[in-house]
This record gives sequence, C-alpha cells and structure tokens, in this order.
Amino acid sequence: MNNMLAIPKVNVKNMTDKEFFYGHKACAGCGGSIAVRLALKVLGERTFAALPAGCMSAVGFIYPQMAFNINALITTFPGAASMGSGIAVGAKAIGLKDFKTVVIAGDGGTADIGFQALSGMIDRNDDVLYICYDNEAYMNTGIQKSGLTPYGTKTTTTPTGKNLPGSVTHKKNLFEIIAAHDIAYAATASIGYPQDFINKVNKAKHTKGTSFIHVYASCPTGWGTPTETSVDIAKEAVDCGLIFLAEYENGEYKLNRNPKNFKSVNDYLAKQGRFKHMSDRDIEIVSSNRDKKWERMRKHWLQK
Ligand SMILES: Cc1ncc(C[n+]2csc(CCOP(=O)(O)OP(=O)(O)O)c2C)c(N)n1
Ligand code: SF4
Ligand SMILES: [Mg+2]
Repeated sequence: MNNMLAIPKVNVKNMTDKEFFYGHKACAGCGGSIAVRLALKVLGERTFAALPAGCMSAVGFIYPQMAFNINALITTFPGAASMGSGIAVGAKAIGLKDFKTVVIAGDGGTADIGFQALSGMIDRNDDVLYICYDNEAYMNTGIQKSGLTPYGTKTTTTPTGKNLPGSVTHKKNLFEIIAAHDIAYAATASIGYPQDFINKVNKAKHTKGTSFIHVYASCPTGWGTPTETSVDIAKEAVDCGLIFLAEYENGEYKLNRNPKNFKSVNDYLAKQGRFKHMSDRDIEIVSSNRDKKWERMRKHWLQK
C-alpha cells in the first residue's frame, strides 16, 4: 500500500501520556480495556469511536461519567459498522479533516451479530478501522458461547458434565473471512504482544479505506484466570500456537511470528477454569487442529 511508506513509529517511549479511556468500570485485569486504552493512545484525540453492546460499552459509558475522552457513542448491536461508516462519511461531508473513525466491538458483536454490517462496510471500503477485541464469548451478558468460542470451552450455553464436553464447535476463522473481502488492511494481534498490536493500529490509522484488527483480549471473569495473569495468558495463547499473529495487505497474507517450537497447549488450557474439564482426547483434537492450521499457514503465508 503506497500510503504506508512513511508512517511515524509509535512505541511506549514516544506514545502520548494522554489517556482516552480511563475511569471505566471493567473488571481488574480486563484484556479488552487494555486493548482499547492502547488503541486510542495510538489513534489520538481526533478519533470518533462507535461501540455496540458489549463489555467495553457497558463499562465505558456510565451516566453521568464518560470513560472515553474522545467522541464516542453506543450503537445498535448489529449496526456498529454501519454507524462507523455513517460517522466517517458524515464527518467528511461537513469538511472535517485529519480524523479517524474506529469501531470497537467484541467477538459476539463482530463474528455473529454485527457481521452483516461489517461485511458491507468492507465491501464499500469505507474509511474506518474496525477493532474486534476477542474474549471468546458474550461476556457482558454472563459468558455465552459466540462464533469465536474455541472447541471445548465451558460457557453458560455450552456447559460441561458427564456427557457435556463444553463447546463442540470450533472458532470461526474470522481473519481469513475478513481477508477474503480483499480488505485494504487486516491483522491479528494479542494484548500479550503489545508493541505488535500498537504497530498494527498505527498501520491501520494510516490506511485509507477499511482496516480490521482482531485482537486477542483475556477476560479473567469469563476465563477463570487470576487477574494479574491477563497479559501473560494472552501471550501464552500465541506462544502455544492457538492464536497466530498475521497481516493481510496488498492481497497477501504474512505471518508475523513463526516459532520453531510451540509452548505446551496443555499448560495453556490447564491454567484456565473454562478448559479444566477437558479430556486428553479433546486436548489432542485442539493440538492437531493447531498443527494442521500452521502447516497450511506456513506453506502459503511465509515470505519467500
Ligand atoms: C440485538 C441484541 N442482542 C443481544 C443483546 C444483549 N447483549 C448485550 S452485550 C452482549 C454480549 C456481547 O458479547 P461480545 O460482543 O462478545 O462483547 P463482550 O461482552 O464479550 O465484551 C449481549 C448478548 C443486545 N444488547 N442487543
Ligand atoms: S467480564 Fe471480562 S471482558 Fe467484561 S469487563 Fe470483565 S474482564 Fe473485561
Ligand atoms: Mg466477547
């Protein structure tokens, strides 16, 4: 993308001290709130944010307090991307310049309920960055399974018991579904790799047209993990290969991390209440799916 040539680098040393998401009511250790805080620091004060129902809007807009120190609004659940498109086009129509529009939605709001509007927005190539913070369930309403809940997960709608294995469906391949629209820029990220996430938000900020970032964001409440391990567990998800870091631009996929050896999937799962019940056979299913996926990604996405 030729508009990417001279993007100023952003890192924790030169990043603004200003806070654009603070005083919110998220649980301690909430990965979603870390993602939103970092993303808004990169995007800056000339940002319009649109958030559908979900934890980040629930904890961010508490009348009369406002945790967003930028222009932000809550959208209908299925219409977040449409609202983002409307803001971007409307602001341009009244002559505003140098602004960015961002949609910030959860996994349920993105991969299921808001998908139609998102697909349309990418199709029109509207000038909007869409960030999906993925905590792998509908957390705000009490941990229900979403299309991004992985195989074996215990949620309130995929319970566990003698004959109940947790979720029997696998995580949707959201990144490739989005890339298949031939979007201007798409990336996966994790709050466990903050500089990588910052770089990707920065790239998206300077992308003309639609961009999409799928960021893995831990949820101690829904995952049954200690609050102080949120960043570590999001890093471990990448290190054990269940989450991958990649980009799609100029019609090509790129793997950003290609570890020689993965950390143990078993250890990653055992640390979380939502996976504690999993049988050896189910863990084997998860590991072999990971291996198949990596075989394919390495074959097609590694730069020659
Ligand atoms: C049309 C509609 N359906 C359902 C709801 C109820 N609801 C509000 S937040 C939420 C969970 C959202 O899950 P997700 O998008 O993954 O975000 P998270 O809460 O995990 O941050 C649901 C189901 C709603 N507000 N509107
Ligand atoms: S339930 Fe999870 S996603 Fe929601 S505020 Fe708490 S930690 Fe964050
Ligand atoms: Mg969620």
